[in-house]
Amino acid sequence: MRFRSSMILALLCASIIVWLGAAQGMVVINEVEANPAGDESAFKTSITAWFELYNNDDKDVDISGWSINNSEGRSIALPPGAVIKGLDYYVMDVRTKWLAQSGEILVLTDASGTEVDRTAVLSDEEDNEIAWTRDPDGRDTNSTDDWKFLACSRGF
Ligand SMILES: [Ca+2]
Ligand SMILES: [Ca+2]
Ligand SMILES: [Ca+2]
Repeated sequence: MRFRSSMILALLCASIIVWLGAAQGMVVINEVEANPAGDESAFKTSITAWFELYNNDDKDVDISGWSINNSEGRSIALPPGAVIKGLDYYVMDVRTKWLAQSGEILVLTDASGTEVDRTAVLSDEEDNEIAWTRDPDGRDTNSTDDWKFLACSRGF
C-alpha cells in the first residue's frame, strides 16, 4: 500500500514536470514573409523579409538570447532585452535572402539552445503580400495543417 502511494506521488510529480515543460514551449514562430511585394534585393530598398513570433501564454516571456535558425544552418540571436508580451507578437526583419523562398524551415531555440518550435516546410515564390501563418494565430498541433498562405498580418 505504501509502495502504491509513493508510485502515485511519483506519477503526480512527473505529470507536473511535463505540464511545466509544456507551459514553457508556448512561444511559436507564427508567420513568415520570405517574399514581400517588390524587390527586397534592390539597392537601399526599405522592403524586407521578416518573421513573427506569437506568445500563446498570457505571461510575458523573456526571449533575449533565443535564436532563430534557418534551413542553411544560419542563426539570428534575438537582442538583449527582447520580451514577448502575453498573447502578443514579436516581429523581426531579416537581411535579404536570409529566408529561402523555397523549402524554408525555421527553428526557434531558447537561450539554452533547446528547440522551442519549428515551422512546416514553407515556400513563397509569389512576390506579394501573402505570407505563411499559423491559422488561427499560435495554433501548434505539429501538423502542416497549422499553416495557411494568407494576406500578411505583420505584428497582429
Ligand atoms: Ca519580393
Ligand atoms: Ca509573400
Ligand atoms: Ca501575424
